[in-house]
This record gives sequence, structure tokens and C-alpha cells, in this order.
Amino acid sequence: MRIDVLTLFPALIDAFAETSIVGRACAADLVSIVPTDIRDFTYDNHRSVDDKPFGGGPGMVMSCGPVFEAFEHVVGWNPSDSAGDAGECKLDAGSELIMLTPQGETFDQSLAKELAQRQRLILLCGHYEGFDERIRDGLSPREISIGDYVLTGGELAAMVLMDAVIRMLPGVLGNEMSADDESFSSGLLEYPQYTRPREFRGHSVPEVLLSGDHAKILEWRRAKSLERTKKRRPDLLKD
Ligand code: 6GU
Repeated sequence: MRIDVLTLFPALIDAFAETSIVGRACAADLVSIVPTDIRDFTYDNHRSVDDKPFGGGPGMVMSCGPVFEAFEHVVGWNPSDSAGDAGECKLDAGSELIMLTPQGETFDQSLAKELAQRQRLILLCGHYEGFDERIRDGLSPREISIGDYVLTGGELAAMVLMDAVIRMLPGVLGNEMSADDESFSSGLLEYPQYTRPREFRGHSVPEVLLSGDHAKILEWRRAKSLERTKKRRPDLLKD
């Protein structure tokens, strides 16, 4: 998979792409993360990517020009190929353009699973009060939010999305770690886990986990998952 990230802070994305499990996945060419600095597509002395909103109001709005040009750059679209703009440059079936915005559909595990099927993702990170609406009109991105709170920019949201998607790609998690046997993929929260020592400050590990009886262990874990989900996230049991 290839993931392009259109951003004002490429250094954040570089650090993410070099670190931990995602870093290993990049080094093994299981995924390629390519940040593109939207500011590289400005032509004024201040390298402005935003401007005051027409009609007044607080904050600044991301301008069309640098965003369209950054997008056209990563998809290899040439303005002289066509009379229109990048909106007419249809992405191929395996690709998807995603705008990170609090106004989008809420990201969840099933959406991560769906996006993990793509050959290529192009993530557009915004800042300031929002995007000029013509970016939506012209590029028709899929809009995704990571939850009901407001961040200063889309980069953290893009990293959350990438992390959840990349860990689902074949080969990224070792076989000692499974992408399935955990919270949400089963529709339940994860069961309690223990490791050595068997006794810590007077608290011991549940006997069943030391029994070697795998059917019993499975049954115990399932019951604990259900109990924890009922208590903490009853909404998950409704589906
Ligand atoms: Cl995708 N962006 C911003 N700026 N804030 C958010 C978000 C995205 N998702 C939740 N809050």
C-alpha cells in the first residue's frame, strides 16, 4: 500500500513513518508513507496556505490553490492535459482521497478494515478554521473524523487512521500478535491479560489461566470480555 499525506507538517509524518511497528512495516516495504508539503505549492513570499474568510468571521481558511496543486502533484495530473481541473482527474479504483475533518464520518474498526483493502490512500490534512468549500466541490474527497472533539489540525487524525489501517496489512503484525483476537474485531472489549510473576504484591493470576485447559481458558476469556463490554460499552452489544 502507498499512503500520500498532504500536510503542512511533513516532519510529523516522517517521525511516525520511522517509529515502532509502522516504522518496521515501512522498512519492509509493506507500506510506503509519502508526505507532501502543501506549502511547497505556494508562490508568494510568505508561502501562504490560508486566507481570511469571505463574509468575515474568526480564523483563517485553507486556500484552494496549494491544496489542488499538491493533489495534482501526487497523482501526476498535468493541467495542460485537460481544460478542467483535478476534479476531472478520476482516481483509479484502488485509490481513495480522504480529507481529515471533524465534519466527516466517524472512523472505526470496520472503516479501517475497508481502507486496508486499497492500493493507495491520499490523506489531506487541514488546519485553521477549515477548507475553502471548493476543495470539497472540486476533489470530492471522502471526509473522515476520528471523534467528537476538535484538534488543531488533521495530522494526528491522519496518523490515527494510518496506524489502524497499517496494522491490518498482511505481514505487519508478527504471528505472535493477531489483528483479530482483540477489542472491537470481535465486537467485544478485550479480556484481562496477565504475565509473570504469578504473584505480585499479594495479587495472583486467576487460576484458570495456569490450568493448561485451553477450552476452559477460552470460555473464561469470552465471559470476561462480555462482562467488561456490558459494564463499559453496553452500546457495542446492541448490534
Ligand atoms: Cl480529522 N481533524 C480535526 N482538526 N479535528 C478532529 C478530527 C479531524 N477528528 C476529530 N477531531
